Amino acid sequence: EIQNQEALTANCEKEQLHLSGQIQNIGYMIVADADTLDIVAASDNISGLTGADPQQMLSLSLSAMDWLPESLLIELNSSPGSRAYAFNHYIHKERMHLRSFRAESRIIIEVEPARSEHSFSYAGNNGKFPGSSRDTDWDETDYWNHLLDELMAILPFHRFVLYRFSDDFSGEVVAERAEGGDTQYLGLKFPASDIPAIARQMYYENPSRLIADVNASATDLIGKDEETVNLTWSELRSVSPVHNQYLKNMGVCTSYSIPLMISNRLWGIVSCHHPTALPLDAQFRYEAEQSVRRFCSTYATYLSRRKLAMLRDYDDVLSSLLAQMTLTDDADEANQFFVDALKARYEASHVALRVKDGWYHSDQEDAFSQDLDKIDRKYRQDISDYILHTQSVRDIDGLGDITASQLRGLMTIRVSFERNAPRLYLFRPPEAQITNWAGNPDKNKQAQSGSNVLSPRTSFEKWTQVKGESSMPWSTGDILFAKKVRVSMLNLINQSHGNWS
Ligand code: BLA
Repeated sequence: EIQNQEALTANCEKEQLHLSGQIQNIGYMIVADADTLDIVAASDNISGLTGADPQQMLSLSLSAMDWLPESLLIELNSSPGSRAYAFNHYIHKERMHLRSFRAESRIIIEVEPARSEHSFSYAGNNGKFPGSSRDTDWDETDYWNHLLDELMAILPFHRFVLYRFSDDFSGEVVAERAEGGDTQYLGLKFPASDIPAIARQMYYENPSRLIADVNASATDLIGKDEETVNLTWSELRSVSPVHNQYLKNMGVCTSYSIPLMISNRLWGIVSCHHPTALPLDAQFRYEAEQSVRRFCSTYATYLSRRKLAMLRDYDDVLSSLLAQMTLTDDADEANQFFVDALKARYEASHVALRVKDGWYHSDQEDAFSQDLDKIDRKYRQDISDYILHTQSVRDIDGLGDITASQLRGLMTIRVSFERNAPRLYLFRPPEAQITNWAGNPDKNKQAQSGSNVLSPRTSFEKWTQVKGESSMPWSTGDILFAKKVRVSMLNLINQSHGNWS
């Protein structure tokens, strides 16, 4: 318990998950020197597998383990994290799943008893993911729900959630399936601190993570380098006490999560919950990983197809806009048309365009022309990027006193960093933004006996937060479109319409 408290107060982002020196008690571990094969550490429970206690193991060599298939002795020159598997291998008449991996100068053997009555043939659903055909009319939720349905058919969990990361690594449950339709988290947001960077990083190294039983005690590694054995690639690695408490607070006893890697990026995770202990057989995990892999490749294709369609659409919108501008010989009229069209596209509260010596505005600007001047002076000096955006100009250094409510969110596009080059200001009004969190995220900051270190919150009930000071965010699509607008502006300089050159 004391150890638990201490661990809770340790800073989440600093917890060295891979150096826990412990494994979950659902299996056994042997650590050997990859060069000499001398055993240098073993899990405290090792006699259950080998009959020898950890101390005795330390005087032995891996080559004395006559039950160990040769295929698990990973080559010394193979890369860190290389793995080998032997499913359904009999050791002293017991069916076991074996795995080995290289971690620096160590070779690590993990053994788990088989827990399913049958052995898999990996036949599973090896067919194509239904949404992979080009002419499907599936939208993103169809893909997500299908993945959860497929996993539900393989894995005996009570609940499945699909969790999508935002750019700031907070996340949202965008799909959920539960036995009896008892959905609980769909549409709720979770703060980034629920899955610290170190834990997210682990997903780049491992295709899934099983937390077998939050009530089980961990098993120590015994040996000379137990504190430094790198357990990054271990499927048995013990559970962070903070996260263990988090799961208990959620009423979860077994948690199994699978990363959704899209274009080499951690896009989201599937998290499976069970209220009682469900020590998932390693073959089930393998099967689920395959299913997720198929989903990821199909979904990545869907996303790029969608992006391509969006970009084509943007091109169409802009070329018809430019075509419209050519219909008039009056430069002012053409520029006014440009400004008004962008106002509509961006649902902006105001659009201002500077071309040569003139300003074009979408709306009557007398009431806030001084504010506009101030913003223009500020942004003309900012040469950090051609396109800049904020949800609140008041957050920008020196613009804290801008009061006009038409001028809250801002995206600025400029053609070049030349002082008088054409520039465009798109504004959005402040708007109430409602976020439904799974519990008040500030409760993560509960002071533990006076310190302000993070600990998991105790409630995951929907907690609604309303923010009214900022504009709606500028979406990825808004920014992509802005890049194309900039190209159009460059073209306008080279053409006669609007008198830009
Ligand atoms: C790990 N946190 C995790 C994991 C998930 C979550 C999925 C991976 C391990 C697992 O599969 O259980 C979070 N799980 C979620 C979320 C949902 C879910 C958001 O089902 C949504 C439905 N956690 C905290 C705080 C800290 C913290 C405050 O809330 C730190 C101060 C830490 N989370 C934390 C740590 C891990 C973790 C350290 C790694 C656990 C491990 O691998 O041992």
